[in-house]
Amino acid sequence: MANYEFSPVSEDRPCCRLSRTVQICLGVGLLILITLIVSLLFIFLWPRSLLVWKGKPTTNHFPEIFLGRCLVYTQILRPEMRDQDCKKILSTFKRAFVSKNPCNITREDYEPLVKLVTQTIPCNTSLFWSKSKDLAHQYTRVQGKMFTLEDTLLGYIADNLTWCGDPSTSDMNYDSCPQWNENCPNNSVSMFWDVISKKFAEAACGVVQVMLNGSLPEPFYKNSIFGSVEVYNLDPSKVHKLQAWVMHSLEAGSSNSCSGSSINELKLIMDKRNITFACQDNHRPVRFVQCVQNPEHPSCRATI
Ligand code: 2NF
Repeated sequence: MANYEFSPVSEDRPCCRLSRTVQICLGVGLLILITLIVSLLFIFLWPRSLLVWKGKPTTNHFPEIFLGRCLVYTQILRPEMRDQDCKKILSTFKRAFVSKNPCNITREDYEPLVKLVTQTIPCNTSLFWSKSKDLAHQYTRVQGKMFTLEDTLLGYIADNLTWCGDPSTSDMNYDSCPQWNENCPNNSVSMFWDVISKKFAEAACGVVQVMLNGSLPEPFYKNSIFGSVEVYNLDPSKVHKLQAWVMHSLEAGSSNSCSGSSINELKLIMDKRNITFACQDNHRPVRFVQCVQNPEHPSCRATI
């Protein structure tokens, strides 16, 4: 009898002891899981503090613009480059600066990119420019055979864009980027233009042109990229002559900058580098482009 009465309890006990153990295990397991989830959420969702800069942030929709421009260039404008892999160019480009302090970018960071994208520019077709960007681009667009840096694939893709990374994220910084004069000379944008300007100059051959701005007191400015990078990377064994076109605004009337001290400074550098130098004020074909925008101007009637 006694056995009978106690048997349900004695049958329950092992069951209850087991379930308590399981409960404890489950409790501890749950606690560990919650701690893990909270830590992961903390790591991935906690707003990270990006470095703050004074300049414009990475251009909105940067990857899409990059890929779009790359495809337009390689598939439509220069189909001879249709085999270039734009997605690979984008990932190689980003690897140069993402997850890094944007003030510590080196030439070497962009080396894989310039090795990946090779483009041959025919001799006698390179056009450098300084403080004359719009006119130089309008001219090459109409002329059709000459190349500014922005008429090459990498220059075309990056022109007028801003980009930088941040050590705390593998994304680009869409909040702010260093200004190129923010005591941060080795920033992601400046270093890029420095590297590709140098390559563009090294590759130039035959007679090369530079369009300078004659409306400025110093049409040749030795601290510009043209004056500090491109001029010194022309290869005297390939470049026979540097021809400067000093363009004045239509309003300036007839002026002669070629005989001024600024251009003479450029001539002396070229003499030292054994590259023949020639200079022309208001090169007529470029003047025509200026006149298209202002056909009624008296100096346009006179030149045509
Ligand atoms: O944005 C570009 N397309 C660009 C930028 C820098 C250099 C093009 N370049 C190449 C071009 F192909 C030209 O041959 O260098 C040559 C022109 O550079 P420059 O310094 O002789 O001429 P500027 O008219 O003074 O400057 C050109 C552009 O570069 C910017 C400036 O705001 C202007 O839009 N710029 C100037 N210095 C720097 C710098 N250190 C700069 N951008 C970044 N870092």
